[in-house]
Amino acid sequence: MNQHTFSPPELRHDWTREQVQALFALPFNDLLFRAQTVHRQFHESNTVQLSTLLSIKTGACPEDCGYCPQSVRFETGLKKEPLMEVQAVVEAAREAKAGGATRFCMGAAWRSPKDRDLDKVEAMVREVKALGLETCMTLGMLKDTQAQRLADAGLDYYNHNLDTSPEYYGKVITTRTYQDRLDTLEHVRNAGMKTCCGGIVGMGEQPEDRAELLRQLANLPAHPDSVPINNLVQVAGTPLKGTAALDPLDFVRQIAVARIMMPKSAVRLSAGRTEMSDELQALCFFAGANSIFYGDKLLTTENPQNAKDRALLARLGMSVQGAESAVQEEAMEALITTGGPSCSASGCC
Ligand code: SAM
Ligand code: DTB
Ligand code: SF4
Repeated sequence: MNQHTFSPPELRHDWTREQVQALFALPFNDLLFRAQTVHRQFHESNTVQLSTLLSIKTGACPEDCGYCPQSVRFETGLKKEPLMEVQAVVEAAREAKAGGATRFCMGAAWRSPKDRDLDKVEAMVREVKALGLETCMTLGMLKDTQAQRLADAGLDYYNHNLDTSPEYYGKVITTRTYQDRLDTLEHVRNAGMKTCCGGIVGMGEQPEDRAELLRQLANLPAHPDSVPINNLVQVAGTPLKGTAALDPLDFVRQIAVARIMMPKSAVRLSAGRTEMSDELQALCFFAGANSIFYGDKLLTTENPQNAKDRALLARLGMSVQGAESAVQEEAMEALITTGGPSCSASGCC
């Protein structure tokens, strides 16, 4: 068989462990070639979607997620903040839009929202949408009725991660089960919202756990619309501080296998970019990442500055999905000044 021809990938939900591990075992070049081939069948090849995050309620979370600076159980020095006022959130969303983001993601350090919190949260969704931005929220576990309220308010995406494999999960989190997460995802799907669901790597898990995370995601009843792949941001005071760093090429493999297994989903190169070189991020885009968090902060930790990201995209000849022309023009200007090549921009072929 010609190893460079692949039949169009179907949307499969029946992956076996052996099949996923076989993808991870491919030689790096073969894996990336295959991921990029799949990518081009379903996505524009040089386009990235930008989401900006805002922490709308910070810290003092009762959960014990071992990676998280916002848990009340760990001394991380984070200042807790109550649920923000709607107008302050709208102001931040306006700034995000002006900076070039097309989606605004609001996160709260809750185990799950209280029904009374949802009135304010619904107003945030309506007002941010009115600015012409897509909306995403991550508020913890949702009951079916809460998911329906958010969907009725117009929320586009709900982010709720599986985080890792079922086998490794108990080493990281004890205050909610894997099944609790699957239940919330079911409520989100049933309410008609798009799902944003992925996980974290670099938490000391085994290669089999990283494969199993992707198998769990791809074997969900519907592939998540968006799949964030986070590299652990190590925060002093959290139990996972000091974990041995993942080989960066294994991070790229995680993106590539996610792209192959969930061909239509947006794969988001998420937390951990501050510690990554331009070259590593470029490999992640080649492996099929087509979405990033954009803005100088994630929820509570650092993210690359906007100007740095624009320069990176310009260096790679990548454009921003759905961005207004002023932002595109600025990116193009940066491209010209840095001289970064792109076939479509230079017309070389
Ligand atoms: N409290 C809600 C929840 O846990 O569902 C929403 C916010 S929580 C911060 C959202 C996700 O951020 C987590 O599921 C985890 O995947 C990711 N995350 C949190 N801390 C992180 C860290 N230090 N490094 C990488 N990803 C992290
Ligand atoms: C996701 O998967 N990653 C984002 C978003 N969903 C909410 C959050 C990353 C948080 C990193 C740690 C922090 O900034 O607090
Ligand atoms: Fe709380 Fe979410 Fe952090 Fe877990 S990840 S401690 S639930 S804010």
